[in-house]
Amino acid sequence: MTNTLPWLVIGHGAIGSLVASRLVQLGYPVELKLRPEQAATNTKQLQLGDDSLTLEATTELSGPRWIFAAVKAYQVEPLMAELKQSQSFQESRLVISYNGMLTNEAQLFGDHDAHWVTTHGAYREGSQVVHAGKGQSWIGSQNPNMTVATELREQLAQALPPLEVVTSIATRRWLKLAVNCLINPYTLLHQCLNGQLEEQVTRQQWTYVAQEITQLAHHHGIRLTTEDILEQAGKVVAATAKNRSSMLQDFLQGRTTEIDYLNGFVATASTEAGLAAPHNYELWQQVKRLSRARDLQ
Ligand code: KPL
Repeated sequence: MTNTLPWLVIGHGAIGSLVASRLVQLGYPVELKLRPEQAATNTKQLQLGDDSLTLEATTELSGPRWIFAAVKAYQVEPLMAELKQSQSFQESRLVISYNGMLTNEAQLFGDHDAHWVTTHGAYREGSQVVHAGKGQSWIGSQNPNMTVATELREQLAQALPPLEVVTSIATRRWLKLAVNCLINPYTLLHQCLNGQLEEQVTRQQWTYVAQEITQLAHHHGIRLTTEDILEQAGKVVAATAKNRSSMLQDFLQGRTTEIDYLNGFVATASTEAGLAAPHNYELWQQVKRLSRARDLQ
């Protein structure tokens, strides 16, 4: 009996396309999930470096799969509803990755579902997938008492190394949330590259935002310090100085931003916990106002 399953990759933005392409290069069976309106074809062509790759495409989960989903935060709830309708989901294993957090994650995910956090940078230009920045990734189950299947994490680690298995993926996710809360909204408000933030945002402004996240993280039993957050955000800015943040890209391309799941999440979850988060609330509202002025949500 084999301990491996074919992969279903959901979300063919930069990271989903990169992981799918690497798995195909390694010879593992991979299907790419397309939306029904995209399903005029049953293959999709991607280019990674000099390699031209043909990926099988499908619109549904049609058997047990290892599912790798790299999606926008606002796609998480509809995706989970759709997956849970399929009989095959029970026998599948899900690895999911998205920016930010949702207030109802405990209801959305099961014990076997795993989160993947990454600092790899990638972008797509048409069918060309560019692995722009080599980073690292962490994987861990939603429930810290569950382990991620060995073969699954080995294949993912081969595809995009290095991959560290952690018992508390929640701590990694909170740190990533904090970094995105410090970088993304400001790059949109000042329409600047990550590396230009230092000219636009004071250390004091960042500290206020970070302190509110630390306070909320502690309320959720996560050990994180404001210093950790500031240090990590500084490192990410330096490492991604020439990047346009995903929020600025979303805004410029007329897509909904993930602000509700970043500073919006911090503001909402703080209120629910009886904590004050005025700086995150203000950033959330400023981005919402700009988005509304552009007819985005
Ligand atoms: O994750 C990112 C994003 O843009 O969403 C960072 C790390 C800030 C890089 O741009």
